[in-house]
Amino acid sequence: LRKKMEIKNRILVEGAVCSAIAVLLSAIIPTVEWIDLSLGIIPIMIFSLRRGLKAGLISGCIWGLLMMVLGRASILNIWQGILEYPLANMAVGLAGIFHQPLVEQVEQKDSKSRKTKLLLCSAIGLGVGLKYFLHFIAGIIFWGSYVQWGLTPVWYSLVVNGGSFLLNYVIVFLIVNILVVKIPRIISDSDK
Ligand code: 218
Repeated sequence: LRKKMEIKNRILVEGAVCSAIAVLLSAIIPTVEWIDLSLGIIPIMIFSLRRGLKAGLISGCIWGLLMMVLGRASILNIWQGILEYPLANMAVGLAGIFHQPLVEQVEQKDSKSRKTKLLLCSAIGLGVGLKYFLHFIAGIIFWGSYVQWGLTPVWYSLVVNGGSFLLNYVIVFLIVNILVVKIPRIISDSDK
């Protein structure tokens, strides 16, 4: 029981640290025109893969809430705010469903294998994909008056959020892949 409590506390501390790093990373990146580079995804992704679905969802949600509370969010109204911060960032934690198979791969000292890369691709595709799908929906509903280039709101949202998805997908994959190969302990440490 004591051991169980210790692990729970450790997960809690790791989650708090990852959410804090996510806020910091998201705060230092200047907002570039319409493309959204969201480096805060990286610590939340690592934490989700390390600790699983529930931990990932909660830490992503906290990251989004912190962005709102700290005034680092673009908020048009309360529903758009909730959809694009706590909910969209919580979606990143869905990557945590790949926790179990990824831990098994890494513990077999197989962090460079094709299967590991495939698991990382899938986890990041799911988490980042759902986040930007929610931004795409929010774009249609809430950002219609910001449309540019003579596009309809749906096409504008698809271009903007589809572009952001691709950018974030590539960058998050490259960085998480390097971290997992160089520091496999980041996914699973021996004294668990
Ligand atoms: C078309 C359009 N423009 C802007 C937004 C707002 N948006 C997009 C992506 C990510 C985020 C959160 C910041 O990381 C926001 C607020 C949109 N959804 N659609």
